[in-house]
Amino acid sequence: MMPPVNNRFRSALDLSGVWQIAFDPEAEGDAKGWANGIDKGLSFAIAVPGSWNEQLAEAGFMNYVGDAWYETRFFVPELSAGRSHSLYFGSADYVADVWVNGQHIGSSGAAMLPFDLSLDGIVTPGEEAVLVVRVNASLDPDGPTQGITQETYQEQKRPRDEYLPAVRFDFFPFGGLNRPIYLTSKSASAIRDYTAISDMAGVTFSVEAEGGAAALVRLIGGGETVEQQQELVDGCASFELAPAAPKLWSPDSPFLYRLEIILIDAAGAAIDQISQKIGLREFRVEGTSLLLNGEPIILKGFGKHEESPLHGRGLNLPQLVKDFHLLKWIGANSVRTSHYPYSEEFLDLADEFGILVVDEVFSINLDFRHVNDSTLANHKAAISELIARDKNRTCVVAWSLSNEPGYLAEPEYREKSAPYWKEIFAHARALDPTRPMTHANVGYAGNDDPAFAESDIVGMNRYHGWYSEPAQLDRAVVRLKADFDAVAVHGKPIVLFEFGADAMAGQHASYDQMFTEEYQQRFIEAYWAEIQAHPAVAGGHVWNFADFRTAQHGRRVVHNLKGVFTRTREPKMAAWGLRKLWGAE
Ligand code: GCB
Repeated sequence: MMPPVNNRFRSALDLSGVWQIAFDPEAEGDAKGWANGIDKGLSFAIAVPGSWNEQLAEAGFMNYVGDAWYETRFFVPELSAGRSHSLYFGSADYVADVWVNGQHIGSSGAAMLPFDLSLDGIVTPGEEAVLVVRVNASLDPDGPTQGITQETYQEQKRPRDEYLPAVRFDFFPFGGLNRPIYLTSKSASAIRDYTAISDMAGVTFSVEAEGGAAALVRLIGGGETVEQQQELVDGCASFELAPAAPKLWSPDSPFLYRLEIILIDAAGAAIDQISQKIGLREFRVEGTSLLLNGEPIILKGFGKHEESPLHGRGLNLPQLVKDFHLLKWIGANSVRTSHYPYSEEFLDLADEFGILVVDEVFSINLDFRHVNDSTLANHKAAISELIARDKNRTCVVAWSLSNEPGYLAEPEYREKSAPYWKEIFAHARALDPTRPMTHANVGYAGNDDPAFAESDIVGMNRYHGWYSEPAQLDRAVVRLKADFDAVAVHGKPIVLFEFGADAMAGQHASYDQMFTEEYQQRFIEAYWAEIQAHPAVAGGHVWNFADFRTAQHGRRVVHNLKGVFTRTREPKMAAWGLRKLWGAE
């Protein structure tokens, strides 16, 4: 799916602003006719994008995950008469239904990904339209991240596992319209999709269009313009664009070309255009190494989250920009989008700043006691939608297809997961044969996790010295090295996608004590020494870049404090330590 574009041929009107929201805990909104307009007697003002939780905490909705109905009005410009209109949602957390002028125009697809709904025949240029969106923040129990309810904990006799809100993961389930929404317009004859695969020599490019006779493609940059025009055959054409003196993209020099795709009609006139920035780079696995542009690279970076005070998971552009400066300041070269696809704005900045992205599908802690055919189908659909959105991104160098499946050490994981992973990885590879695939293994799933056989990169998360061997780094590193040795048998590069310790900013001790800034720093340094020493380990991502909010339960102080920056981005001691370790000082 292509992001919204503003140019000569297309317009994208940002509908961000203050909308109205009404909560519907009994799911009666449908029967009450809220699709035509919500009950203003019950509604609150709400900023979009932005999660409802912290905005409306005082009104009682901090932990709300049920139906919530949003309403706004938008104007369809008269100028756009005769054009094709749609509403583009960056995402809706986690499921949504959309009505315009009382008519149901469609639903969201995979959670945390965009969806685009046609308005043709629904809106009239020159007139205002009423937009109503019903969002629900609970997850499908058969999704790639399985939902859970408050009742399930009791039924399964796991009261100690009870979280508020009910989730099966370690971050807060912020609900709402968390990314921008656009009213888009384009001509009926338009570019439908394109695939741009870059390497060190240039770009291999293919385009699909609705209407038009030919496509003109230009790669502009480094003092050169490479241009090709071709007739469309069945709406498609393919190109090879190779500059004479290619300038490469890398973390040290994130040079971006401009790629222009112009659709041309039979009379030779331009009728549509899309442009994107693209870098020339090659990322691949060779033996136990990762190579960027032919040179071995060690991944240094973080698992992150998209979240901030007040905004919740709502897009917070100043913080996002700051985060990229902090990534550079600390000497990081990569990020995993733990544990869901991040916004397109995040990817724009990663391209720009030269940050390599391991792009993760929203699949967390899959419990194989409850995995069924629908889980597999939904997991595949989420991968398809993720790759469709991000396939043209220079920064995306690998796909992560799941985080910590088999997390409960359930015996079913060993019995059922091998064929499951075979299908999942084959599905992803068929959609993108160019990027390596990985997942993030949890210790409980074992060092012989069936997913390793399918992966190109052996990804793992380890917390020796935290959840086990508390405050005993000497024992922790022995176990870590044993894990590395055990998974090295695959002969593939190993990346430690998570390791870290909680530190309460301002807590100190002169000996190893959990939750202090000193222990967090010493923990990270001890792990980094093992990462550097092991010949098969090709990188490490500290968990986490910054502190983040979790659901409420007795093992968290409402925040996970494993950030090397606080939630408001002040560095802890470990951040200064990493800056030295990673050579940025
Ligand atoms: C993990 C999870 C991550 C948690 C982290 C922790 O293994 O992947 O979501 O937040 O551990 O801090 O426990």
